[in-house]
Amino acid sequence: MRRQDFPILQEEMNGSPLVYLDNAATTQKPALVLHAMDAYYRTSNANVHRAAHGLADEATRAYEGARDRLRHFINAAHREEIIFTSGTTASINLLAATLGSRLGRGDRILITELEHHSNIVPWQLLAERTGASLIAARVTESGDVDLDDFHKKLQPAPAIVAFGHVSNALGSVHPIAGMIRAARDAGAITVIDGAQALAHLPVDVQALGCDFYAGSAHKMYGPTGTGLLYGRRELLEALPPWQGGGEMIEEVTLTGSTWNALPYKFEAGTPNIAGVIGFGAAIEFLEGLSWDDVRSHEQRLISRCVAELRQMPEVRLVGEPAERAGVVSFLVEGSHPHDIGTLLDQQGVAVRTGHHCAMPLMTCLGVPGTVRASFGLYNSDDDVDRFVTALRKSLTFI
Ligand code: 7TS
Repeated sequence: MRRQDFPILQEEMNGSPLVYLDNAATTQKPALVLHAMDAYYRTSNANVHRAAHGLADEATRAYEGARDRLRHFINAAHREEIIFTSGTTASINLLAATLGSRLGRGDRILITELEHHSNIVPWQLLAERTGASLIAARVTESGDVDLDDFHKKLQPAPAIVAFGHVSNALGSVHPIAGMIRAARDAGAITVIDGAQALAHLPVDVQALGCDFYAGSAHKMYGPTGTGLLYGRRELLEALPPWQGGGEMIEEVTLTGSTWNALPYKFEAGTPNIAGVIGFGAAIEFLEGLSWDDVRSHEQRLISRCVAELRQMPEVRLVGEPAERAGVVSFLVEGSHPHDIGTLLDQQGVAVRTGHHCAMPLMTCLGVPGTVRASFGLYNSDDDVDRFVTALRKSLTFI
């Protein structure tokens, strides 16, 4: 699907045409995104919001246009609810830094054992700062959230409940609508890490009813260094600012300052203008596709891949979740994931190996790490077949 839109996929790797199966780490970028960023620097480079000249108007229109696209893409109720950040990590750190005023000793923050480090460590830092405690709902053997344990840990009510939409290590799609409802009913603030979901599933933040939702452009066919934090307006308005500087203020005196309106209160300093414009172009690209096509294409690739891996006696799938998006993780008995990754790379197949920034999950599953093949919308049956052939060949070397 649309492989020709991605210039890098015409490249070779170690003498073979590139089979790129590391999309959960970052996706490749379509020409549309590259052109939008190039055009900004070539023809409308100026700082946003500030100056009274034509170029600044153009840059501001393009930057704010991306916010409108993103609002529509995730169906936020208001454009002020879309904060541009440098990515999911920054979005969650923003929340962990600003939600502290609502937390005290004895409060609880609930996450799950399946989280990426960026949805663990900021909460650990917040817990240390406030005297709150961090607890985690257990993972099942299949790699899903243990919903019984999750519900049990909602009593007594945590102040904050934060969990991923899709696991980056196993691809498990969590039943987040019900989890959000239960957490909100318990009185918690809900934070969703959508880094691995936004390029794979339609996301409607109003239908989900979450308070916050975080994502990264570079996992959505957009550039690195930009991302989003969606937040419900009443909550964002009630939070203190995160970083101080230009743009986020209304008035500054030497004795104190007042804050700009949303979303600017949370966008201190010159933002990543080209990145946000590229992010907008990536959304335009995604909106040009049908979610049904994206989903069915990806599910076909994953089923083909899983069926082939099951044929190999040396291979053990890690995680067989009820619903899967984007990712297949596995181990080869008797060999280290890194060695498999290297052998695949030598044959032009790019995968990721290791703990995938989910060390607690690896510990819970009792594995040192995995080999992870992760799919994007330009991958084809042929990519799966070439990956499987390369893996079979690798097995003959070990
Ligand atoms: N949350 C999840 C679920 C992720 O998969 C990642 C990145 C992040 C947060 C952090 O995103 P960032 O854009 O701020 O870095 N995950 C991966 C991965 O699986 N391989 O490399 C990065």
